[in-house]
Amino acid sequence: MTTPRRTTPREWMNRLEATLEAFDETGGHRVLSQVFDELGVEDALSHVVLPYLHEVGERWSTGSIGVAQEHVASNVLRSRLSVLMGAGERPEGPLAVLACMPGEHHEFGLMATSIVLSRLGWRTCYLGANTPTAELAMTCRTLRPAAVVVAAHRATAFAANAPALRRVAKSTTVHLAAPGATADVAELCHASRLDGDPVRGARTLHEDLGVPRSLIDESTAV
Ligand code: B12
Repeated sequence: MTTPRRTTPREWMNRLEATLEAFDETGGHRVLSQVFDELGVEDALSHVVLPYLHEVGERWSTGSIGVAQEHVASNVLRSRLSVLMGAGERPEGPLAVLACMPGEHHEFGLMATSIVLSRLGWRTCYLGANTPTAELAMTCRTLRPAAVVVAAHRATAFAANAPALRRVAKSTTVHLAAPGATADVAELCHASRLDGDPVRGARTLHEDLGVPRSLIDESTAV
């Protein structure tokens, strides 16, 4: 008897393309259920869902798909990621506040980090897209989180808010993430950078808190 061959990330992405970009939302949801079941949440995010999003953007920018298809794909993925948020949180877990900088609407990476942190036992306060820094600061004063993660596609979005981020960084660690998180702007904001993809970013935060690697692997096992 032969073991059935596992579907490759490329094949999963092709299936997402064939469904979501043909306006087949039901089919897209089915593929997403299968990929999360088969690979587990972290690997599905790292190897299929986030790279797929990247490709959607490339197809949109070259004109091979339109805005409508990009929006359908984004909206289905957003609804799936929303369902995964908060699962696994432990009441005694450390707290992270997560926000996109003002004007920033790209939030999938931040959502993915939030999902993985909660699966590692963290509590999360997810402020999401386009968060005014005054609101971020107020939230941090109220909740006193162990870590703050802020995301932006452009370094200028961090730089424009550097004074506010520096104030937040006086009472908690601030981590800049996403393509705008350059070394220079992190220094300007008295923040550190979360390198790598959103799954790795969540694991880095968790490890920085001193949790042994073995526990991380156990808690993320599906
Ligand atoms: C989905 C999407 C949207 C959605 C966002 C929906 C949502 N709720 O998030 C909507 C429709 C709102 C949108 C709007 C726009 N978008 Co858009 N969008 C995308 C798309 C397809 C996916 C982005 C994404 O989530 N990727 C997944 C993330 C995880 O991958 P990544 O961005 O490559 O990030 C890597 C790292 O930086 C890191 N990372 C990213 N975020 C985080 C967060 C944390 C915490 C950590 C640890 C790591 C991390 O992980 C990734 C590596 O695995 C990209 C395509 C692309 N090529 O990326 C375009 C893209 C980002 N968009 C683009 C543009 C131009 C726009 C608009 C200006 C379009 C317009 N004319 O209105 C607006 C701007 C909105 C705004 N003000 O923010 C351009 C950006 C070009 C540039 N260099 O600035 C892209 C690259 C498309 C393209 N090829 O031109 N977009």
